[in-house]
Amino acid sequence: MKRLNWDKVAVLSLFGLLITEAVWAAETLQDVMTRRGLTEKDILAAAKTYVPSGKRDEYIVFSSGGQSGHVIVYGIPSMRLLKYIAVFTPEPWQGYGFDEESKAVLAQGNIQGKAITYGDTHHPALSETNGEYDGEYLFINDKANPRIAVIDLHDFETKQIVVNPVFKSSHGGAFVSENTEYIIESAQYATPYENEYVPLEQFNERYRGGMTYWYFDRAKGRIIPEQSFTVMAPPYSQDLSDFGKGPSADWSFTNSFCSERYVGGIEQGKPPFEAGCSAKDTDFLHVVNWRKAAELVKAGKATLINNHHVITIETAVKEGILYLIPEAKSPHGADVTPDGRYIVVSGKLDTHTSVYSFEKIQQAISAGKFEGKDPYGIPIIAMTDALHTQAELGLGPLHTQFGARKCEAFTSLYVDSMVARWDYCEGKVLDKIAIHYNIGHLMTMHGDTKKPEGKYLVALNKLAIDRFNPVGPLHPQNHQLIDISNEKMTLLYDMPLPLGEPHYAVGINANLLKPIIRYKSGWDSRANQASPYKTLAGREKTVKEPGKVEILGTVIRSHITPEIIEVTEGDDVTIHLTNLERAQDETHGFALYGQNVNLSLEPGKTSSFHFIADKPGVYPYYCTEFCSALHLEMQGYLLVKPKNYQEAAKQAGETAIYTKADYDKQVEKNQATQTTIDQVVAFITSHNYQEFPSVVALMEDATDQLNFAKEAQTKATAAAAKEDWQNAALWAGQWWQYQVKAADIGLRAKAYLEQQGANKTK
Ligand code: K7E
Ligand code: CUA
Repeated sequence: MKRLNWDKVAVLSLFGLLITEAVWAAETLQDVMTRRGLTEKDILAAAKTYVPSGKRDEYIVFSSGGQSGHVIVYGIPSMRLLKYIAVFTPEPWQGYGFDEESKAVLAQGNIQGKAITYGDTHHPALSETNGEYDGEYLFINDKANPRIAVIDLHDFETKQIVVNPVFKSSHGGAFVSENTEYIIESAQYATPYENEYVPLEQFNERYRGGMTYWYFDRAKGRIIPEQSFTVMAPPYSQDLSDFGKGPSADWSFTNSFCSERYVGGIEQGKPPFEAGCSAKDTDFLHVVNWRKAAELVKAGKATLINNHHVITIETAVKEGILYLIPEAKSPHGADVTPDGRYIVVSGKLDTHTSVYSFEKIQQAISAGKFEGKDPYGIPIIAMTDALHTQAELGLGPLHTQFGARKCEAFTSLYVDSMVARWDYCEGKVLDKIAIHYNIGHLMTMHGDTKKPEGKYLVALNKLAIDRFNPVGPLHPQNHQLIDISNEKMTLLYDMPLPLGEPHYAVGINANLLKPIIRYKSGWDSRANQASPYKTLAGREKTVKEPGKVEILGTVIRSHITPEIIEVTEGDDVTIHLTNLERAQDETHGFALYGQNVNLSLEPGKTSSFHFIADKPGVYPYYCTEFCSALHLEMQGYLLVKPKNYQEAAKQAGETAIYTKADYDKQVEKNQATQTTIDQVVAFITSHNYQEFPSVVALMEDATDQLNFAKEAQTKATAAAAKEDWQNAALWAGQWWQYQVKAADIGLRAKAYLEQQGANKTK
């Protein structure tokens, strides 16, 4: 074997590095464009979407996560993923479905006693005040198991799940009223309201659809099921819904398909659902006066079904709160214009998009002008009496969103794979852009509010096909970002979304979101209150009763208290942990061997877990977040002793390995470290650091660490006084650990001040 001359290798590689660097330095934008085959148009698109390192996005998107049961959060224009919020499905990173606090949230979503651990999420809705986003809450529906979840945007966590008491599937949710008094959730596939068997032969008589209005208590941040109600509807498959705005604010609109009430039966030689459900030329738009419906409920005019207020069709007709209007067949999408004057409905099987006039609907209602009644006695307003205009946009129109310009609308064309920009006042097409492929929903910034901001449009496409590197038969979804700020729409970016099939998304100006960075100390985030198991530093304890062990512990860089937990086989064990950190982004995790335990403890949070220690053995546990240089040492042991265990003779005591010399050496090192810390502190305090909140927070954190250092120093000194050099040296080492953490934080603060060009004050 030839011996390498290492000096020569080093010189050569250094030389090579120099050459490469020279090439890099010389490469111009033109060179890069040639090398990567980029056009000027590509560069422009890149410049419009690129967010430089350390900078932030202008808009935040909350996308449904489809069958994953999560919500996906990303930024615009960069399309960078920021978070998956666990909603209907357990998710270990957030500890969701692993700690007892979040298990309780998931359990609210049990259906007839059965745990449901996924959701088919379709439509996220942001809370509104006066028809505009306020950045406080997010709601999302589950189509498969009719449920609505409440996500608090103060911490981006799911706080509540409510199960629809009368539906067995739902689609037309979540959409909110102008001031988020109610969240609508309409049914999809008609079923009996009661939880019992009813043969399909009784479909017309016993199966029902409807619209549920969930009452939201803003002060509590929770839906109040007792104050919610359902307006019963015929067994037409109710589909998407929207609340009115401004003049139409008291009303809601829900379209439907399969008003044929076809029940299939290919097994009996009948035509399939898809044929029977699209036989007629029209279906029905349901128009509901929800404000009056809520008053009827208060006046005691609702019927209780499954302990839930239901306004029957009969009552709804008698009280004049429910009307139908024909709509082009198999519609999808019902979207109220920002001014609240029109409702835009598209028929998937019709090229027309219809614009209904709220004013004309009201005129027909007050004049009692109806073209007839449906089989359930609901008055039908003639389409011609309600239409403002119709526009021929293209094939397979689905959903509509609005732009910042007057009468500007964008409609997705599923079959054509295009987006049409059009004028809903004039019914005139303005521009079209090709989408890849088969667009479902689309979304513009604040595009479903009273004040759309326009700027960007995201096409939520059903198919990706060949747009990305292949990853097997299951493809990611494709969210395409489109610039709508100019006259011609231009495609900017393709983002693969690898988690379920997102249906709808909402985009909010990032300035409106003000999430917290830490919890109040000892916080149960799911219940949004101080945890009864909140534990302070030094107050950790273990409560033992026969057959039962309860531990109140803490975590902080870099240890878990307790470090050793001893229980007996068969014990019922509960462990509550509080993260004592106050520093931003100092989350600790907790994973325990073989017990399916995985916690996420963000600063301030208290989480619990419970299990039966049914198998004797040794169970290591540790922190799962790389939280500091001594993260790996953030560990402990759970020891489960067999019942009737005979203590073996103790092993000989630990042998001391450290001497006075070790102790002295450590102390010397600590003094030197302290000098560095003092210099950093002097730098910070001689500048206007108080004007930088993140530096103030870092200083608080550093002070905490220095206080811990002082405690360890006291212990070291006490041991030294007793000439217990073993413990003196170990405590001196611990003292140094805290100093290192403080120094690390201090240096971060100093670097930040330098970058920000802080001013010298002293
Ligand atoms: Cu996929 Cu709104 Cu459920 Cu249309 S929905 S595409
Ligand atoms: Cu805490 Cu790693």
